[in-house]
Amino acid sequence: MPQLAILRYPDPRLHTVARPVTAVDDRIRQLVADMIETMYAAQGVGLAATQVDVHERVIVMDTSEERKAPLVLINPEIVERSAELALAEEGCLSVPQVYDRVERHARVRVHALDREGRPFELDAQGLTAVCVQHEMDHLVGKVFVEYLSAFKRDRIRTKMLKRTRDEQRRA
Ligand code: GNR
Ligand code: NI
Repeated sequence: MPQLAILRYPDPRLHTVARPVTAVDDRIRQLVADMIETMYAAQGVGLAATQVDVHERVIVMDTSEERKAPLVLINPEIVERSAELALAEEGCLSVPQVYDRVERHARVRVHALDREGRPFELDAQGLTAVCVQHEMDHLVGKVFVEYLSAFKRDRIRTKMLKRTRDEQRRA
């Protein structure tokens, strides 16, 4: 199973809006398997298809300690959100080494399909709630740095462009 390349901010493809999956078939199951492998290899707690340049509504996550309980969410929709908000530090595999605090709903209930195409609901709180909201943002083309001030975002953009340029020079 191949690992997939992760797009890096400010790649404009990260702002693509994903379309719903119309059939959970072997092609989608292969994508899910490759995304899980890529997420574990990158030591992430989640990965959205958008980040691997596939613009369909597919998310994989694993917020467990042991990291062998992958969660697959296809066509996820938030069906309930808490009025209570929570501020938590976030990072993103598409914005490596950048961490900052983002306010999100403390709890969400998400309806989705699993990799067999069966519907289920996820009641998320804590890191799982943060992660599923972060991943669902990716599916509508939103990266967490867009919640930060324009000043911080510009600084991050410049830093990321410089780092990519330095890496290319070294390669
Ligand atoms: O690995 C990740 N860690 C993380 C930490 C706090 C809040 C959100 C995340 S998601 C991130 C992986 C990623 O970029 N998913 O899109
Ligand atoms: Ni991310």
